[in-house]
Amino acid sequence: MAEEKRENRKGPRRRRPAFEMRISTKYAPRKVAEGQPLSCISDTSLKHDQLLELYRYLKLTRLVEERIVNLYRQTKVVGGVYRSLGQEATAVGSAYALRPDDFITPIIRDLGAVFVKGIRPREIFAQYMAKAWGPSGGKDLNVHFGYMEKGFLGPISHLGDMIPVMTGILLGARMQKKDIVGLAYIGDGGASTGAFYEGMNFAAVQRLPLIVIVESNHYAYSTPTSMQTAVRNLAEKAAAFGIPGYIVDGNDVIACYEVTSQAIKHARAGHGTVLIEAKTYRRKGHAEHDDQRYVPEGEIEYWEKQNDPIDRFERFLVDQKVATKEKLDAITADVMREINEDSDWAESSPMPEPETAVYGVFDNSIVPPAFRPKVLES
Ligand SMILES: Cc1ncc(C[n+]2csc(CCOP(=O)(O)OP(=O)(O)O)c2C)c(N)n1
Ligand SMILES: [Mg+2]
Repeated sequence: MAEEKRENRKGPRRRRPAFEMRISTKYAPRKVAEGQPLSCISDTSLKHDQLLELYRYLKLTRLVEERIVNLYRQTKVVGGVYRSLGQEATAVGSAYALRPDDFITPIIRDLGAVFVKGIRPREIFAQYMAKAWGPSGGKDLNVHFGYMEKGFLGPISHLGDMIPVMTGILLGARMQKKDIVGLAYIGDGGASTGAFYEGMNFAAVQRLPLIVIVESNHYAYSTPTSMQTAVRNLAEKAAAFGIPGYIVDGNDVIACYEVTSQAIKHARAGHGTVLIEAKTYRRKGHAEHDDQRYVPEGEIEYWEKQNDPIDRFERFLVDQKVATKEKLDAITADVMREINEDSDWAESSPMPEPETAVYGVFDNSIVPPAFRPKVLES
């Protein structure tokens, strides 16, 4: 009897493994010899055409953002402009490892992941200009839109909240017997919120196929990372949830692809949640209005000259004979053609009719809009 009781107390469920800090540094940033420029890791399963597709996404992200800044200076953009300058490889490389039916929750520096998910530049331009043909029809701005059918959820502004939201999506998917994984992006600042901890904990306990990429880019607004967390590497937070943590060089697009592929394999096989810290650097301010006066002198220039993700990847592609410089220039020219066409399209598209603002807010079949075009006409 006493024996039986002890058995019960032990519980019938699986045993938890003894605690061990599981942080993989296989894809972490590497030091190179003095004076030697950085490139990318060469141990990859990616084929040449896939590498060139990655290159196209990187250039598309950077050049679309540059065009948005031009439009902003011409006062054609409504609201804030957020750049991912210097961080493009993190979003592009990680999203590229997903299947089309997997889900992402991007935040303000993940335009590259949005493109990988199949969104076109014209939709981004129209959205930033609050045009009727933009994905939110002018109801919302910049990154605030989503496409459920493309597996892409628009962000809630409150930092951290997308972690429990994605956790819920994955729990729902499990109940529907779907084997999708979810990739949620969060900043170093966002990883200090309560929502982050609650969402991560629940996902870890439930062994949900959630992959969280913490974009460790040195700043949250003007606050350096060292002033809002006591951990040295954000991947160490994985220990709090009993899940594996990875550190990846966020400016190496191939490393970002490979580390995410590994995490996806782990998650899709039913082994649960993974935390990846991508070490990168935010070369622009929080948004276009931010003059970065709090950044120490020379820091931005250092990252621009020594550790630009696109320069590094170009070096890799040419050195490894994946493409010539001319081939890369031709890809860039094609990206520019698409950007010109799409920004013209978005600029010439109409602003929304005022009354559309009241549609799609509530379920119109239950709550009639406060006014209808009919009323305006009469
Ligand atoms: C809960 C919450 N607190 C504050 C804000 C205001 N806010 C928006 S973005 C941001 C900084 C985010 O920094 P980080 O998470 O490091 O992401 P990064 O901008 O560096 O990509 C802050 C404080 C918010 N949106 N939500
Ligand atoms: Mg940050």
